[in-house]
Amino acid sequence: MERSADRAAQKILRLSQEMGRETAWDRFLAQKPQCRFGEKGLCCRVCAMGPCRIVEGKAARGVCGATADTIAARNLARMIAAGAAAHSDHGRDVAKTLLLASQDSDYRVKDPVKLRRVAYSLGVDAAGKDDLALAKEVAERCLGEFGRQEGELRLALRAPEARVERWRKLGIMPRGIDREIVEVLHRTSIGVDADYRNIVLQGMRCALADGWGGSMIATELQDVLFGTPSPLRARVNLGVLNPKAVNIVVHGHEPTLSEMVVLAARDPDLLRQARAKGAEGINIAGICCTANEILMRHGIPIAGNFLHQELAVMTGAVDLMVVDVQCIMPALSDLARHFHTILVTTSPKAKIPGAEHIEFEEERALQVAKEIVRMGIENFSRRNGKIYIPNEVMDLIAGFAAESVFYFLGGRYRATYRPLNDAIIDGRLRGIAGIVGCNNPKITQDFAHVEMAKELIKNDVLVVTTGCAAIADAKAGLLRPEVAYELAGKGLQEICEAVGIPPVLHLGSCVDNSRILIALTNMVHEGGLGEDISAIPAAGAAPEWMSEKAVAIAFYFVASGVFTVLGNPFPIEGSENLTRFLTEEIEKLVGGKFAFETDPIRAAHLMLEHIERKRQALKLPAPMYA
Ligand code: SF4
Ligand code: MSK
Repeated sequence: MERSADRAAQKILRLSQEMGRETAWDRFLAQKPQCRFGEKGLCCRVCAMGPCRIVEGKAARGVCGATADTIAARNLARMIAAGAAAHSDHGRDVAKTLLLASQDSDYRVKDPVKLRRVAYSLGVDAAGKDDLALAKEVAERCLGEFGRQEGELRLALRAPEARVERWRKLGIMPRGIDREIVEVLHRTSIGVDADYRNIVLQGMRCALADGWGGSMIATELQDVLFGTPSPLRARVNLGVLNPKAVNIVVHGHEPTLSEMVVLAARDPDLLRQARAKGAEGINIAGICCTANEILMRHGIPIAGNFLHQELAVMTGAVDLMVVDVQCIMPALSDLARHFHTILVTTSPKAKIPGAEHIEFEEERALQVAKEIVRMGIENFSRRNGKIYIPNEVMDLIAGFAAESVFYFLGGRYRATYRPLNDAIIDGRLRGIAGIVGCNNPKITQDFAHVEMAKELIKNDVLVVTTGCAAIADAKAGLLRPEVAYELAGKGLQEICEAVGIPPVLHLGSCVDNSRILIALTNMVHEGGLGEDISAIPAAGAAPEWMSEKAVAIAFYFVASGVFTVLGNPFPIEGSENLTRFLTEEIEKLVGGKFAFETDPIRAAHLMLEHIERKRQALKLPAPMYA
């Protein structure tokens, strides 16, 4: 119970101990005590005069003279750059896939309306162009945004005018996506930028290039290619694995692969082959964000979030796990060897020793996906050990997007954010909160996500969620409309009842945090809540974050004006100046700031206090049901 709040995880963890199989939790214990220099951000190894450590009373500077402030800021900025690179490289691949879709390939433009909307934002003239011609131009324009050398990132101009002006004044309006990442790496190499504030500003510029660039391109073009999500029902947790079917688990991030696996699993020939092997059918289930992608668009069940990846294999029921990029534990290949599970890597960017590698080439996407599914079918008959699937499974509603989610609040025939803004203005809702991010064995799995969400909805705050946080809330049943009657405050309850939505709304994968940026911008444009994102009674949190991508996300939210609470602190504790800058001073510059709080209830109250301050600044009445 200390390791996970999820009963399915608790059961498999008990089993893992009986079997003598280790998990991330065991490896975390083996790592303890973790390096204090690393934790505090006081270790530098950017040049060969080092590695250097700042030791109080002994060494206040590295060999080159870099201080604790410089070293901690450089390390942090590099985390932002790596996170932004991961999201943005994903975005680049989606843009290349859209280019492919404009030619003859297995991909199609599924949402031509969205294609036209994105074209407009990019300044592409859509008049008189058919979908394929326009898709080509949009894809090329997006690819151009990665290598843009001068000027401003087109999609960042979607932000409210006041926000863009602020970025311009601060000199952090993002230029090309790749350029900002490269500049962080340049500035943080030996003997370049030594001013922690200046380093953080470039870090924010790079993060903005992710949120309003790479990630936004990924989300928008995925919607164009695979369809903009709309609400649907689905199921979640390890209980979605089917002992009688071929179980194929997709894990990673890019729907270019998982969409094709879903398609392949519906192929009549392959279904026949599966039945010939004695299976009931082919069951696709997801882990991490690629799971969120196919959940949002097809209602494909989710087996679990980040810390569930090893647990899924340990059920003995996974015939094949296919992975692409990001958040895939290298430990999986060794673990899979002890079961009958085949682990298949597919990206040239992410190979794992011991795994089968089948390169996923977008040019023959469906063919490769079929090959992988066929491998899973073959492996079904090689099941040799005991199967134990915990019976935990939960219903949920997912599939909300910036276009659809708040429009529901306007009723079926009023496509507007007005009712959402009005609900906040009249105090029925206090505000909105985003809960995003990962699992981390340092924190009881899902506990912080779920408790924070419960505390916020109890206080009439509408919660939007993405990534592994969304899966955590789903497993706990918070993504069901009926939960509003049990757990939400009266104001939020009234809204959920009127519209039929859950009090916690699933907005998608990690790159889909860009949907939250768009939703906040739409709220500003709707009027009545100030001229900038920073004026809105809203807050964000990543209570169980672990990935560098979460650092980039947190920074683009703060740089966009959102107060953001993190469960684990950034590794910067060794620099008082940097900590003060990020948790206090930065607010004057960008309107957002950070707080670090491990206790999810206390963290939720920090968010509530912030929301209240924003309500007062807007001179809104006291909450209706205080
Ligand atoms: Fe040490 Fe400076 Fe080199 Fe870092 S850059 S390893 S502090 S000498
Ligand atoms: S998968 S980045 S563990 S949210 Fe996007 Fe989950 Fe975090 Fe990976």
